[in-house]
Amino acid sequence: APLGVAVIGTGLMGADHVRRIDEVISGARVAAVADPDGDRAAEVAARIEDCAVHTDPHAALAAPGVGAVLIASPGPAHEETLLAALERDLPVLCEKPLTPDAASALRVLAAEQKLGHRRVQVGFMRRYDAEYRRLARLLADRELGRPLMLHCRHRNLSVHPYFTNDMVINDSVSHEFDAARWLLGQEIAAVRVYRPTPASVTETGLSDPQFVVFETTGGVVVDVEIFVNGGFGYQVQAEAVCEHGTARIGEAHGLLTNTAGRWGGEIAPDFLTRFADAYDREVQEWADAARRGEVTGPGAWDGYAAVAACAAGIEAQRTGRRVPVEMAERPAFYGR
Ligand code: ISE
Repeated sequence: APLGVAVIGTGLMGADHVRRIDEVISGARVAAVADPDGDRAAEVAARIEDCAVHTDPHAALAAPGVGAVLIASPGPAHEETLLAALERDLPVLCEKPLTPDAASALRVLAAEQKLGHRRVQVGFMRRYDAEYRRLARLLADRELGRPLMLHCRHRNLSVHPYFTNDMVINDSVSHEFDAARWLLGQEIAAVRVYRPTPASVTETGLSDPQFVVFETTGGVVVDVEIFVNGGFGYQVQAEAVCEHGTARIGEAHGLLTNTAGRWGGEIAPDFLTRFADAYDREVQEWADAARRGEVTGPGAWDGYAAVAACAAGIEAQRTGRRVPVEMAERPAFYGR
């Protein structure tokens, strides 16, 4: 029988995952959805056969046929659902951030260790992107020698008016924290945040863009331009500067046109488009591994490591200082 997935949260990301599981993924089906907005949940579930609709995530986890959970609710709601899923020993794919702060992330690690086997994967989809994978291989094989610096750009067309400075770090830059850990095989050691005179300040006090600089435990310096209301499209780029050359991803043009004295390509409008293939691969591999009782993607420890870096990032953003990342000892349970 296919793996019955409960999708928690049916906003932009959750709704896209429901469509993906229904139309793209083999060996899995959507068995239940939950969203505080019951109408929205019902609408998303309408085309799916035998799909339970709830407003309470606990009810969705208990629905008939549920054998796994995909969490796509806002970050602050993750912990409760993660703990409930672990209590039921269900495999979980949890969108980032794992949780909004280190204390709650450590509670999730503790619950998983108490269970005695790994069940949690975190939605760092860039690890499934073809370009990122090519860069990861180049760096791992030392094709250009040792990496020295990483320049990253992360630009969104726009974000919701409730987007905050904390979310710039937790929801957006968390991807670069994870990508850097994964690409370099090193932890994040310290973070600084620069805030240029903003292009815009929203009602929440969000200043945009921001410039995040961090150092890794191996002495690599990483800079990230994060511009969430950039206004022109969705762009995620990374350039590694190595001993014997540089390597850059995220520049690809799908279609190149020449017309009226100009040439140009297309820019994806959002992450659902830019990372569509990565999400498909991520969810397929997660579901396949879940059916075998395994976790093969980034796990709870990776989620925690990003949360710890984000906590330093949020303090750096507030104080303007260089803030060292505080991290717990890595339990043997999570391997090297
Ligand atoms: C969003 O939550 C994501 O996860 C996207 O990947 C990221 O690019 C965006 O900045 C976030 O708001």
